[in-house]
Order: sequence, then C-alpha cells, then structure tokens
Amino acid sequence: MTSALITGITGQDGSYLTELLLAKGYQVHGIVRRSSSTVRQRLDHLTSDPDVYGSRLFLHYAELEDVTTVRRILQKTRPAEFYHLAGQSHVGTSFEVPESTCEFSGMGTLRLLEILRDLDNQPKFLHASSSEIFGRPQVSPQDESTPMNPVTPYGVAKAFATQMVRLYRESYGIFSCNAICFNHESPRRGESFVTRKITRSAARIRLGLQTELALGNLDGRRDWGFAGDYVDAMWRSLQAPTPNDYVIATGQVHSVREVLQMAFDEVELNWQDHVVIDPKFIRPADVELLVGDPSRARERLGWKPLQDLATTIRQMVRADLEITRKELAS
Ligand code: NDP
Ligand code: GDR
Repeated sequence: MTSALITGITGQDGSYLTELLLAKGYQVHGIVRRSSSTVRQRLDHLTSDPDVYGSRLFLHYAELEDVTTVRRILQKTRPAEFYHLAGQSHVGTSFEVPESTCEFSGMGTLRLLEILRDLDNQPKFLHASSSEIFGRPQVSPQDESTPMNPVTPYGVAKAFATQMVRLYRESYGIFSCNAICFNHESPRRGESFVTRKITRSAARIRLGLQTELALGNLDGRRDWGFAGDYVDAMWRSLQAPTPNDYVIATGQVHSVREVLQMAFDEVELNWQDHVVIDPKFIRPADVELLVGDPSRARERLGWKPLQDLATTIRQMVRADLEITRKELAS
C-alpha cells in the first residue's frame, strides 16, 4: 500500500486530498497540531469510520517547528509522497501576524526540506504554493515563468518557500514540486474567506439570522476554482516522471461583485440591499487581479478544472442553508 504524509490535513484542501488518496488505495498519515479541542470537522466523516481511521488513516501530533518529531514521523511512516499544505492561509490576517505567517509558511517549509535532504528514502514533496507570489504582476495571465512580485506578508512567505522548493530540487536533486494554486473554494472553505463569508451570510440573511454583510474591497478579481479539482492536480504533480512547478488555475476571472450576485440569486435576494463596506476588511495592500495560465498542468499532467465557479457557489449556498437550518432547529 502506498503511503502518503500530509501537513495541514485538517484544512479544506487536506480533507479533500485525504479522500482522494484513500479512494486511490493509499495509506494516509496526517500531521496535526495539539490544541485544546479534538474537533476536526472536515475529517469527522473519516475519523468516525473504524474501517478507515486507525487502519488506512492515521493522525500524528507535531508542531511544524518540532524538527525531531517531524523527522521521527517521517522515519516511522516512510511515505512515498509528502504533501505540505499547512500554514496560516488568510492573506488579510497576514498583515496582523506577519512574523508567525512567515515563520510557519516560509521557514516551516525550509525546515521540512532540510529534513528531507538528510533522509535516505526521500519522499516526493509537494508544496502548496500560491498565486499571491505574483502580487501585482507585469503580465497576465500568470504562468510558471512569471516573476514573483508579492505585496502581502503571506505572499512574501509563500514566495520564499516556493523559491526554496526550487532550490532544493535543483541543488540537491530532491523530487520537490510547487503547485502554484490560484484561489479554490468549496463548502469546506474557512468562514473568513470572501466566497464562504458571502455564501454563509446569504443563507443566514435568507433564514432571518442576520440582516447585513460587512465586506472590504469589492473590486478584487480572482481566478476561482473548486478545491476538489486542485487536490487532484497536487496528486498528479507527484506522478510525473520528473519534478516541476505547475500553475493550477481555471484561466477564468470573476469579481467579488459577481460572487455576491451568484450567491444572492440562489437565495432570491438582492445583495445591494444587504452589503455594507467596513474599512476593517480593507487590506493595507490588496492584489487587484490574478489569473492563471494552467497550460503546463494541462499538457504535462493531463489536468483540467472540472467544476466552474457558479456551480461551486451554488453548492456552498446550499450547504450553508442546511447548516443554518440545523442551527435554527437545535
Ligand atoms: P486552510 O486554512 O483550510 O487549512 C490550513 C491548514 O494548515 C489547517 O490544517 C491548519 O491546521 C494548518 N495550519 C495552519 N497554521 C499552522 C501552523 N502554524 N502549524 C501547523 N499547522 C498549521 O487552508 P487550505 O486548505 O485552503 O489551503 C491549504 C494550503 O494551500 C495552505 O498552505 C494555503 O496557504 C495554500 N493555498 C490555498 C489556496 C486556496 O485558495 N485555498 C490557494 C493557494 C494556496 P488547524 O486545523 O490546526 O488550524
Ligand atoms: P485571497 O482570498 O486573499 O485571494 O487569498 P480572500 O477570499 O481572502 O479574498 C479575495 C478578495 O476578496 C476581497 N474581500 C474580502 N476578503 C475577505 N477575506 N473578507 C472580506 O470581508 C472581504 N471583502 C472583500 C479581498 O480583499 C480580496 O481582494 C486566498 C487564500 O486562500 C490564500 O491562502 C491563497 O493563497 C490565495 O487565495 C490564492
């Protein structure tokens, strides 16, 4: 049975990747950090299944800066593939906590590469990089050769990590890849990201639990995909004969306003009646437009995005209506 190790297994992407790998017959190991609660909502359906948890899915405690423990987990589990997804993933929050964002996303990635460098049986390594490394790019759409120009602490941390992944590949021959992911969403998206904030509020306004939705910059335009498609691209990246970097994107641009329209249409409300602008959600610097060119992933990995944004937003609104109805009933 092929074994894989995942950091960030409790997150949106970690949960979809775990499902994908289990479906492909992998044994999956996840690194989780110790917290006062053992609630891991996105993995509940797997950890409560005795045929899965403890037999094909295992969780191990480690802080990412605890090099000794991470090395021990790697030696014990001997994964063929290592997916590094953990990190403070909120761009706005990275302005409030720049040091820890850089520590965990930047230095955290370098520490893992250093551990791999010393291992006899090196797993293939996938780093979840981000379109935020391009910041305010000179060219559009962005591909793997677009120069990095990050404008947020999160983007700077990811740029450092991305370059280190390249450096360890070129200098030490490690099979290390960057999946340079553009935004991707799902019903499991964290509640403070703009799409989920919108779909959750649309549901709550429809069901009478709130009246207003406070947002920041409505002019932001992004290339939004579906998380399930993006973890498939991560897996494909490690199946290629040689390591490389891949832009994972749809090539389609939408604005925050369009997301509002899609979500509020689904609950038959007018978003203009409910949205207010709160300066606290406006970032010191924001990326205006990012759009990716996924040609390399399409040509070399046979990957293409299967689900469009309208479908994803509809799924998210429906899931949030269900959650809100349960909340009301309890
Ligand atoms: P989430 O925020 O949903 O999940 C983040 C994961 O990282 C969680 O498992 C979280 O654990 C863990 N984590 C956060 N901080 C730390 C830390 N200091 N030490 C250990 N673990 C930590 O993110 P996504 O699943 O959406 O994204 C996965 C990765 O892909 C992230 O690195 C993100 O930056 C990157 N990415 C995401 C994109 C997107 O659109 N979703 C696009 C481009 C890149 P816990 O549950 O304990 O908090
Ligand atoms: P992003 O996604 O910053 O692109 O990072 P996010 O959903 O946070 O913001 C997208 C755009 O919406 C604007 N916006 C708001 N954003 C949030 N979060 N909350 C608001 O109230 C709000 N109002 C307007 C933002 O200013 C921005 O323009 C995501 C994350 O998943 C990163 O981890 C990942 O690397 C990148 O996508 C690619």
